This record gives sequence, C-alpha cells and structure tokens, in this order.
Amino acid sequence: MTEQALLPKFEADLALELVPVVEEAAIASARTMGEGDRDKSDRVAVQAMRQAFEQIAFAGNIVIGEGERDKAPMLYIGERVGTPPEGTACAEVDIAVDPLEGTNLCALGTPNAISVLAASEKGGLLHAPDCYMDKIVAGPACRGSLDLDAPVEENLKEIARCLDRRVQDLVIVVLDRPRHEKLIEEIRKAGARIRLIPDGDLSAGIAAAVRGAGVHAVMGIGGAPEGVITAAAVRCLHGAMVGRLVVDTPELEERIVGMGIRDPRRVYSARDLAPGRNIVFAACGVTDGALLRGVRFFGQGCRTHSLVLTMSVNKVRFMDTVHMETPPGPRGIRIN
Ligand code: VTB
Repeated sequence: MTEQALLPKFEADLALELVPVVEEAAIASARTMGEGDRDKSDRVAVQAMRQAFEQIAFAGNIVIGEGERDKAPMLYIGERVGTPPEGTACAEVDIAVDPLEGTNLCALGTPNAISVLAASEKGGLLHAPDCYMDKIVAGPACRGSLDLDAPVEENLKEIARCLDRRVQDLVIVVLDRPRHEKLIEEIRKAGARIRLIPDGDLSAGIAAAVRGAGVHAVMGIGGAPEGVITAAAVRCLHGAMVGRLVVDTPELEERIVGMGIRDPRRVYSARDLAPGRNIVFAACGVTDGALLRGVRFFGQGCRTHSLVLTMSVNKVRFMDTVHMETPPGPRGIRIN
C-alpha cells in the first residue's frame, strides 16, 4: 500500500528534474526515425533515459520498465536509478518508464511516438505484469460512468450523455488489432466514429482525458504496463479510466497471483492503478502527434516538446525546449 507521501514541493521539483529524462530518450530515438529498426530505436531511448536518470540526486526504483532483470540489460524492474545524495536521507521514488512508447511508430516515422515516465512515492504505482489489459479511458465528465462489463453500446451512450452529445458525435480510439474485430463492429453498430491506431494507446488515453484533442474515449485491449502509466496521467488530469488484466492462461494467472495480485480479474480504476498521493507524469514527443510535436533537429541542436503533469500540485505544463549542441555561431540559434 501507499507509504509516506512526498512533499508537494518535492513533487514539483522532481517533475522539472524528470523532464530531461524523457527529452533525452526522445532525442536519441528520434535520431533513428524511419530507419525501420524498432529494436535500435528502443535501445537508444533506454540508454539515453538511463544516463539522464544518473544526473538526478534521488533514489529511484524502476517498478515498470523494460522487463525482468535477466531479459533487460537496462531499466529492468527493480533497477535503482538516480544518484542519491550522500549522507542525507532521500525519499524513495517508484518509477514506471516506457522510454519509447510506439517503437514501430518511430521506426516508420509515423505519428504519436513518445518517451514517457510516471513517478510516485513508494507503492504509488501498481506493479503490473507484462500482459494485456482491457481498458476504457475517457475525460473527467465520465468518472464513475464507465463499465467494462456493460455492452459497448451502453458505454457509448453513457459517454455521450456525460459529454452532452450524441453517440454519433463521439470519436473512439481503438488499436488496430484482429482481437478488436468484435469491438469495432459494435462501435460501428452503435453509430460512433472510430479512429484506428497502429500503436500508442497511451498517448491516445491522454488525448481522451483532455478536452479539445478530438478523442472522446479509448477502448480495447493494450499493454498493462502502458495502462498503469496512462492511469498516472489520467489521475493528474482527473479523467476516467477502468482496466482489467487479460488473464487467458493458467500460467499467467499463477504469475499474477505470485506477484501479489490477489484477484487477477479485478476491475481497476485509475486510482487503483496509480494510488499515489504524489504523482509526476512526463512525456516528450518523438514523432509529431495530436498533443506533442516530435523532435526537430537543426544545425546546432534540436527542439523538443514535452508534457508534464503533477497531481498534488495541480499543473499541466507544456515545455518547449531548445537544446543547443554547440555554442551558437554568429547567426545565433534557430528557435523555430
Ligand atoms: C499497445 C500499444 C503499444 O503495445 O499497448 C500494444 O499502445 C499492445 O500490444 O504502443 P500488441 O502490439 O501486442 O497489441 C504497443 O504496440 C507497444 O508497446
């Protein structure tokens, strides 16, 4: 359960310190955009993110990362990151990372690849297994109205009612996967509009939790680790989310129970997935997307666009940063 909360000032300071971590991972992977090598794009993002963590004077503990220690050389679950200051007591911070969310998107140069992390006090983020999660994500108006066990049409009617519009006026994001054939058919039958995405249900979830992004909900099955990070953002944005692990084999069920999850079929809310009192969420665009611009390189550096959310310190920050590689020449630094 949630241990001692961090101080709000710590949350605010940490948020700003964590921005370079997603920025560096985004810059490194953006350099590989379009190379068609998703593993390389991911690898350089992980490397850059890990190095950037070292610059922060804190005691970070990876709770969602690249996988188990023996399979992931870096940012594995349980890895300690950061450089805790010597001689002073330092609050432990749990961290969930996805150095490159949408490896294919980056490898192909298509929209919505991001580098992302969430941080909270110890115990503030569910240690989700690397399996699938069935989810519905929507904005604050839909809190308490989403039901994973209800027919698709009913959820859509509820979302439409909460948003004071007709079902036909809704845009629902769904990952383009064969497993969603029935879901897509039911959304179509109910009359809502659909945006099929090749990858990246995490950034779609953030878009659904804010107004004006042209997305009203995300429905369907995606990664559970991405689900926890989405929940961290949703909590900061006061949005609505329900999720349930997809447990389809006895082996997986055993693994999940072994991880301390008593009821593998439990329906989680955003608060259950990210119960922390202090939450920091940071994302940086790799390729251009609905919410964030991708990394733009120019002669003497590059420019990044990040989103930073904090929960107890209620802030949504967009950060537009010019990274200068060398001292600018006589013509100065280009900023757009
Ligand atoms: C989704 C998607 C991610 O994984 O969570 C997906 O949003 C789920 O796995 O970008 P499948 O690809 O097996 O459907 C990603 O595609 C990659 O992490």
